[in-house]
Amino acid sequence: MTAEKPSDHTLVIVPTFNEIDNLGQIVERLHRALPKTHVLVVDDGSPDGTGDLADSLAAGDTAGRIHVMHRTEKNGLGGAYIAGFRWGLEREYTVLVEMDADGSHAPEQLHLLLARVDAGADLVLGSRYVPGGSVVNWPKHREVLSRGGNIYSRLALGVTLRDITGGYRAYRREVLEKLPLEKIESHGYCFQVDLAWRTIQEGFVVDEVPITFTERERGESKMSGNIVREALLKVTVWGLRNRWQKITGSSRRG
Ligand SMILES: Nc1nc2c(ncn2[C@@H]2O[C@H](COP(=O)(O)OP(=O)(O)OP(=O)(O)O)[C@@H](O)[C@H]2O)c(=O)[nH]1
Ligand SMILES: [Mg+2]
Repeated sequence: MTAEKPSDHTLVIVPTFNEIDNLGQIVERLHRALPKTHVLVVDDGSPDGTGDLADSLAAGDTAGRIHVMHRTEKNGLGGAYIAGFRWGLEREYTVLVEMDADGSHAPEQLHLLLARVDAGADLVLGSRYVPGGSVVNWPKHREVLSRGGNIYSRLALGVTLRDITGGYRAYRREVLEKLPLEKIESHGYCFQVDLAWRTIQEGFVVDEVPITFTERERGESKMSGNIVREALLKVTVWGLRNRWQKITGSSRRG
């Protein structure tokens, strides 16, 4: 008999807002790639009926691997993930994964992230910007923004990670048990940087594996200027605070 691995009990959290054209495919691809994995769809009352679709997928899965959380208000990707993490932590899952519904994060590559968790990493980032990683179908301005955001984060925070803004990642449950989820209010990209930064500061091991990120083919983007401004402002504040703490020797964090 083989010993149990953390990834034997994986929950993939998929936040959705108007993803009716994408959700069915992403869940099917996931279960084709990794049949034992559970999914939690966190839908924020999508007007296009994504929540109903999720319910019917769950009802049709006799193995009981598909779960759905319905929230009444559109509350951003960060809020949806926090609610999903809490749901997973109340149950026996040992690895919690963030995955978009729009096909940008290939379920066929999830095993690469999980293998690193099984090998001992606490948080594994699917990375577009390590050797072997790539981006498919992105307009130049999106890539410039994303690469720029990562370079800025590296400089401001003094971290070595190449893709700290990415949203395809796997957390060992102990990380999420330790982080103050109730304090995390960031949205969009900033949410991803926020969680990775807190994870690093708690002394956990953060690793990156190359992924192929494919821009959505269907549905609408929720990307906005506000998301970029929030990230820029907060990352600057965290970086300055970190330097100040190093100078003064204090270690308080907001
Ligand atoms: N539950 C919930 N999910 C959301 C919300 N905003 C975005 N999402 C989901 O989060 C994932 C990522 O959102 P995207 O719109 O793809 O954002 P993006 O990847 O920055 O932008 P594009 O891929 O260019 O569209 C998708 O699965 C969305 O449906 C929200 O307010 N609530
Ligand atoms: Mg997307």
